[in-house]
Order: sequence, then C-alpha cells, then structure tokens
Amino acid sequence: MTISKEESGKTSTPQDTGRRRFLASSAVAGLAGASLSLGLAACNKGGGEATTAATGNAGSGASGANATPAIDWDKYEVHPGKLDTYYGFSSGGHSGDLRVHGLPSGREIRRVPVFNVDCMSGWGITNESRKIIGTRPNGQLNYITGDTHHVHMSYTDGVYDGRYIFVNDKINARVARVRLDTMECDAITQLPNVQGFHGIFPDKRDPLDDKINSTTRVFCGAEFHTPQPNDGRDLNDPKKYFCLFTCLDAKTMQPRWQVKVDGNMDLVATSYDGKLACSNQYNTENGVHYEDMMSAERDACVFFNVARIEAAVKAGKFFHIGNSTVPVVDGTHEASADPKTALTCYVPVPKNPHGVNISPDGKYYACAGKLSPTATVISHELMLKWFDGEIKDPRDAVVAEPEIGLGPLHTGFNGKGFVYTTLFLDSQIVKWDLAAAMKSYQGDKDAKVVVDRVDVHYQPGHGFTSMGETREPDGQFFISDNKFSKDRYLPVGPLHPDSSQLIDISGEKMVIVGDHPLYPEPHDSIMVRRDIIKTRQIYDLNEFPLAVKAMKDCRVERQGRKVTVYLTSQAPVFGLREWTVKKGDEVTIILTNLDKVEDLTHGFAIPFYNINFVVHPQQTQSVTFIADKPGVYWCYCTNFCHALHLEMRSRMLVQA
Ligand code: CUK
Ligand code: CUA
Ligand code: CA
Repeated sequence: MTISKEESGKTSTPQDTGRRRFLASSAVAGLAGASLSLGLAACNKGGGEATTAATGNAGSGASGANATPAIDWDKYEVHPGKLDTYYGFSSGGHSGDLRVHGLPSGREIRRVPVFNVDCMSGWGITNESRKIIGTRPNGQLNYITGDTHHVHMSYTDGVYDGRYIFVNDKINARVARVRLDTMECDAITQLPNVQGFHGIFPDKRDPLDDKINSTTRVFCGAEFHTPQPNDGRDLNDPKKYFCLFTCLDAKTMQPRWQVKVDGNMDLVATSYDGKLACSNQYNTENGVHYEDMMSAERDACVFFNVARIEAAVKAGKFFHIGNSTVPVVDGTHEASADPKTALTCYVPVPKNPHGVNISPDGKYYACAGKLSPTATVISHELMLKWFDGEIKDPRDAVVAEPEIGLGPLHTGFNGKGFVYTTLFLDSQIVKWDLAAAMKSYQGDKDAKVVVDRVDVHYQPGHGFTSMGETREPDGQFFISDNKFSKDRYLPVGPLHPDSSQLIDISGEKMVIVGDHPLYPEPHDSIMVRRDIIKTRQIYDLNEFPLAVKAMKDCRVERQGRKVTVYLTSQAPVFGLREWTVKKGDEVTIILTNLDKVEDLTHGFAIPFYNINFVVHPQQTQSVTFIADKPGVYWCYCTNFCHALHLEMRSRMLVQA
C-alpha cells in the first residue's frame, strides 16, 4: 500500500522523499501492521478517490508551497535580552512534568515538577510537596511516576484567566492543578475507579472565583475499561468492564460526579456555553486486543449534557461503585435512548478517531479520523437540538466530513474559518476551509476544502494554534509537536528528541519558521499571550505557618526522639552554624529564606541523606528524615547565590 503523498504531485528533494517514505511505511508497519493497512483500505473503499481528489486539489492550490517564500527571519527571532511574545505550556509525557517555553524562540524557561520527583526544586523531597503528592503509611510517596498528556488553563468567559493549569496523569489517574503565579503544583487528586485517564478539559465559561460562587468544572475521560470496582472481580470477563467520565470541582479538586459510559474515552473538549462536554471514542467495541478495538467501521464522539447530569445527581438518580462516595449516573446507550431525557449522545464517526477540538466561535467540534483520512465536523447547535428531541439521528448533527489526509490526529483553528490538522502518517499539517467542507458535504463538488499542506519532521501528534482554544484566537502560529525528529538535530543516541515546529499561519501559505527539540515527550500544549500570565517573584513570609521569621529564632527543639531544627538562610549564611542530633532521631528541618531579593533562591543539601531542595525568597520549606548515620555532615547551599555561595554551609553533627 502506498501512503506517501508524493503521488499527489507535491515536490520535495530526493533525499527528503526517501526519508519520508521510510517514515511513512515504518509508521504503518510499526504501529498496527497489516490491520492498519486494512483500516485505511477500508476507508479508501468509501473515499479513496476523494482523497486523491482532495490531495490533488491541494497540490494545485498549494503549487507555490514549495517555492520557498522569502522569510523575514527577524520576525521570529528573539534577540539576546529580548522577551518572547507567548508562553507555551506543554505536558512532559512520561517524564511526568510540565514545561514552560517562551515562543516564538522555543526557549525552555521552566520545568514544573508535578508527578515526578525533581531534585532541582526538591519536589517529592520536601514535606510540603510530599503532602501534595501523597504518601503511604510507610512514608513512601504514593507514586513516583506520572505521564502528563494534556495541559489546559482555567478560563473566564472563554478566555484564559492566567490562574491555573490543569494537567492529567494517565498512569495513575490523577489530575494536578498548577498555580501560575508561582508555577508550582498546589493540588493533586486521584480519580476513583478510573484507569488510563487521558483527556482533560476545564469548563470554559465560569470564572474560578470565590466571590461569584464558582462552579468551574474539570472534565476527565478514561481510556481503559476495567471491572468496576477493579478489586479482583470479573478479571477476564471484559463484557463487564466499563469506563467512567469524571467531573471534578476545580476549586476543591474533588470529583463531583461520574458517568458510566459505553466504550472508552480518549480526548476531551468542552463547549463555550458550559452546556456540553465531549470525548472521542476509539474503542466502542470494548475490545481488549488492538484488532478488536478496530473491528467496527464506526466509533463515536460522545457528548455529555452537563445540566442534565447535574439534575440527575440532584434528584438522587445515581449509584456508587465500591468504596467511592462519588455519585455515578448512567450514560450508557440504553439509558440515553430517549433524547429528551438522555444524559449522553453517541455520535457515530469513522473508526478509531483521535482528538476532538471546538472552534473558537463555539459552533463546531472537529473530531479527527486517525484510521480514517477524514475529520468529522459536528454542530454544537444541532447537538443541543438532538437533546431537545428536534432531530432524531445523532449523525444529523454532522455537518461536514472532509477527506484531509492520512492519520489525522489533532486540530487547531485560526478563528477566521480555517482549520489546521496534524496528519501523523502523511507527516504533514493540512489547512482546510471549514465553510467549504460544509458545502462539500452538501454536495457542492466545486468546494475547495483543502487549501494548503506543509511537510513537518516527522509524524506529528498534537498541533494547536496560538490562543486557538479561546474566544480570542489570533491566527498567528500553529505548533506541530512531532513524535520523531531523526536527522533534524545532532544525534544523541538511540532516542532522538521530539521536535516542536513553529509554523506561521498568518498568511495564505503555512511557513515553518522554527524547529525546537524537546525532551520526550510532550503531547499537548497551549500557546498563551504573555500579558495573561502574571507571576510573583517574592513570597510572603506569613503564607507559611512554619516560617522562622528572624535569624535569632533559629534553634533546635527536642521532644523525645523527635528533633526540630529551625533554620534561616540569608546570603551567605544559614542561621545555625552547626547543630547536634543523636543517631536514630527523627529530624525535621524547617528552613525559611529571609532574603527578599528577586531570584535569590538558596538550596539546602545534606550529603548521604537524600536531602536536596530550594527555598525561594521569603519561602519556607521543610524536610523530615531519620538521622541514621553518625558523623559530620556539611549541609550546603546548592543554588549559586552569592560570591560566598561555596562558603554557605552548616554542620549537622550526628552522635553515635
Ligand atoms: S494524545 Cu498524545 S498525540 Cu495524549 Cu492528546 Cu494525541
Ligand atoms: Cu545560598 Cu548558594
Ligand atoms: Ca474502534
């Protein structure tokens, strides 16, 4: 099977062609073998010619795409000492963290540890961070692994409010909230009875504000179906497995309700009016092996009627699963048979879709085909009409289903009627015209749907536009987060970095204007105007109940075998020059940084005790450990802070 787009008439350098062909075929072979080919062949049966037509169309339409346009590089270069115009927030994937980049430069400016342990900051080491991550009765961290996929900011009236980022942990079914003033995680919650928690999206409507009695929700999809509860029952009886869709309260970070769903969920999108949330489903078959998961010709995009679900919960129409106290309502096909009372609606879409995104005007959802070369456009208004009983067939809410290329995954909008979708197998970004797609669906053969394509390097996963998931899209940039980079950077061993390519989408043609290597492996990101983010540089001493407010307050207190060391840091000294404990004591060190100067962070490490953390200006952090090794231990500052940074030390004397 040929899946490369060279036939479409698009030129590329011979070297390029070979590499792209290799990648395309290796991707097919590597990902799903013959079955994927079958899947694509099946799609082609219905519309193979149309694909060629669309591609051919793009080829002619984009005939200038390969004639290198004159690029004004100064527009994208951020000169030394200059600041970027956007923040990029990315998930870290299986590194378990969150990354912050400046864009367009692509400079990494912060890593926020979330589900991982980080010895730069002491995340997972300090008592404060361990409390947020959660510990077991034996004192060990609940989990030291995480897999972050989706990052989304809190909204007020459809626009980012700069307050919080929500990010998922796919491995351990957790949601984390990161406060953006300090760029630190302040809460982590585990979802009950969920495995493979993948898609996450907050409500876009309500502000998260005490004064207006916030109702902000965070919606969470679950990808893996399991026995419920998953306590050893029904182990090999997959017919009894099912998935739950969870709604979390953004303020308390506690689950409010869950919905029992047929099939699985992958990515999540929310409407701008607060009425609907939805998720693409690739395993409506409830298959347990991949070939089972792609056996049906169609899967679905499932919509959740938020107000109805909350009314059902209020009316007591729920059940519980296992020990969980979270109310669960029934959103299965059977329970949702009558549209007028349905909590959910399953809209059939071509097989194994991936990614669902809503247009900035709130009118259309685009669900990418993955195994089908299509994107399905679903009308928000028609979905609401289905719930009102005004239309019968959920497929009648579909207003377009253009063929756009092979392996469509994720979509961004420019707010001016154009849509940009990543094509994993084609290694391209395709630009298509939403209005033309709808005309074509109505039968207009002249409608020119695909208007441009650009090669990316290589195999893009997520793609998103600047401010494109808000009511204020600016149509400036698209970022293609590519899964493979091969020859784009100096080789660094078996695993290449991922690559993030910046594409200027402000003109008719897409132009790649930046290549940024990324430590594996970001999945989703958002690109946010810099004026939205307001950070603080100095903490308030009074925020910390344990604060040691002056150097003269430094002391050692003993209660039985428990010893508390009250310590301050102020360049270039710690408040105690030495202190003595006994072997076997449980020692808690409370350290307050009394410095008030921006960027004057001190570190604190104890050799051979696994203690390493930082305290920012006016911040207090603490650690607890057993002093099990007698001897002299130089506690030293790890963060270069002063000309006498190396001299900034204190001694812990552990008596035998
Ligand atoms: S998923 Cu990874 S590329 Cu987690 Cu949003 Cu599509
Ligand atoms: Cu304090 Cu280095
Ligand atoms: Ca399927």
